Amino acid sequence: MPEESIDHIDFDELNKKAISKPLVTHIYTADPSAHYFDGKIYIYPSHDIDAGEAFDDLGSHFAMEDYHVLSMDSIDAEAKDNGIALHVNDVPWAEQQMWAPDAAKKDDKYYLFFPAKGYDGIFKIGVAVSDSPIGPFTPQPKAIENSFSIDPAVLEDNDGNYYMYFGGLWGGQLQRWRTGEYNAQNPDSPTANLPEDNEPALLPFVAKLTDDLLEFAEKPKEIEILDEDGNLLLAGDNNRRFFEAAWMHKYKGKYYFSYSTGDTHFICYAIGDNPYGPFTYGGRILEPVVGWTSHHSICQVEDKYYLFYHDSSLSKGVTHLRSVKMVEIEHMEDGHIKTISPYKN
Ligand code: FUB
Repeated sequence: MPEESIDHIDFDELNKKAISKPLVTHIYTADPSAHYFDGKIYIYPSHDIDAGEAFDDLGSHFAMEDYHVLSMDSIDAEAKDNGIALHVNDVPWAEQQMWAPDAAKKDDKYYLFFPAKGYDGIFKIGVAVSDSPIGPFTPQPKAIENSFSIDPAVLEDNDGNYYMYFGGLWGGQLQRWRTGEYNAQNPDSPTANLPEDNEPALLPFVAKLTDDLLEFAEKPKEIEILDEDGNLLLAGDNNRRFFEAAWMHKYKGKYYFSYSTGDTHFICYAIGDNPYGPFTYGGRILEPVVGWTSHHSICQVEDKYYLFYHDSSLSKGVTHLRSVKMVEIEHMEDGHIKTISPYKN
């Protein structure tokens, strides 16, 4: 929801209408990546702070420094904050902006994947490893080779392969990588290098991970998001095109790629038959929340699916002080997902 509209919000009323409550209220958390590991729910969120940075369209005010892992013994249990799992000061290659992370489990190890800006101001994606799902995580000395941009989301497929989906526009820098090299021109412009409205929209990327989950096993490939006629969504189709917040879940053998539309604030999804796509636009999962960003994950717990998302209701609309929430979602008979409104009318 755009910043300018929050002046009119009565937050007491809004909180009464909210379909769910923040999972924790003693810290601000956002961009929740939820997983069901070993019979418990683990949530890997961003840890929002107010670092005093000015607001801008590059997201400089999202100046996060560390990650805390939340855990829930069951879907009805209270969420527990397990403290600092990784701090930027412990990551040799990263200088600032620990944005939306994800995690994966392989054998007895847990892997935290995270984007951060290096000392050159360029976002890369790193990985850190732990024996425990709550950390602490030990980072690799360097970022993943050939990684770029933000918002990693890792799918463990049924055949044992792991795939990372990633990318984000504006401050997430995806538009700076159109030639395969980082374009440093117009450093303060979030929109320089974007396609024209009548050109195909920029696409997110996917790369299979190596067996040790520490590197890409292949050059990242774009994944196509198509409309109902089989055409790529256009850059000017702001209500449907990919912006950031990639996520992948599977349902009845189909691959559901979900994402945020950024400046129009929807969480949408597209359906495909394999991890590389193409994916056909399927609709909206979540209508806009309070706060500019919308970012989510979908986690299967036994036979139910839950949407983890965030809003800025606890901070009364401060866009970079968000709170993680959760609600059950429904896949309908035809495979589509029922759209959720975060606040009742
Ligand atoms: O939390 C920082 C950034 O805001 C994330 O990386 C984006 O997806 C958006 O939620």
